[in-house]
Amino acid sequence: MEKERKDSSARLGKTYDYILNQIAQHGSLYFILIDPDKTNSNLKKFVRIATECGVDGFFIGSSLLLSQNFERCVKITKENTDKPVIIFPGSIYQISKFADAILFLSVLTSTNTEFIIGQQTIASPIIFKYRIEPISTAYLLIESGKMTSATFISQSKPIPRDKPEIAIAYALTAQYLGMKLIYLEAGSGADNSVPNELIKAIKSTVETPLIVGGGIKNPENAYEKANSGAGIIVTGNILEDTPPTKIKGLISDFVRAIHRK
Ligand code: 1GP
Repeated sequence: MEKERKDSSARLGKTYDYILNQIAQHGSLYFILIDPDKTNSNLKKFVRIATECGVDGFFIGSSLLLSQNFERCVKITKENTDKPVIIFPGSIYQISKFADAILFLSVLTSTNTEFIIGQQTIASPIIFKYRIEPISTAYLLIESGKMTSATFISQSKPIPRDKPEIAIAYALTAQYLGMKLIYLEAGSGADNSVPNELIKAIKSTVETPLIVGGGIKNPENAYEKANSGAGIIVTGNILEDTPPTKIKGLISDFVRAIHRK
């Protein structure tokens, strides 16, 4: 038991180190978000193709989980890639021992303490027991047009798009609290992605690596985010909406656009 605990604690920190090393190597990384509610029997093939095309990792999660597919989805993804499989949890019901790590999110833009510290406190003992690597992450919702599920469910007051000073203040807070990543979220399927100017403004002030996601529709958009200072670019919807015959080409284009070095 003691040995097992030591072995597994040796793994802790591995995924975050991988992220930092890969950012240093490539400039920016490409992660694909897998929504467990939207996967089907093709998941295994999809994960293999994405891995072959050079994706840097997978996030798995959803603001609102409707199916019972979560655990199965994490397991299949893990079994078919050598890239990190990281939970991007919408709630405490999204924790699985098959994952390498979990974004230990605090929704700093939420108006409800439940999403800032409440659910985290309930999740911590489970994460400890499973020995999944928790990666402390500030989750910041950015205003992006119509209200997104992430904003609604997390009861957030999103940061105005044209107020970089507010975004910087939140990002600095995350850094001073010692958080390891900052997720700038426009929301899945957002009309407008996180503005490039806002990413640049935060990047010029804050050292913590930035994840940027929501509403990124093509490799050109992704390139702009990477060039503005995003360490990790995330896409979800666009691949779900792409016909199977075009998936390989699109993922490869995203990887090429995002890997700047
Ligand atoms: C949401 O960043 C993700 O957190 C993905 O958003 O589905 O709009 O690509 P999209």
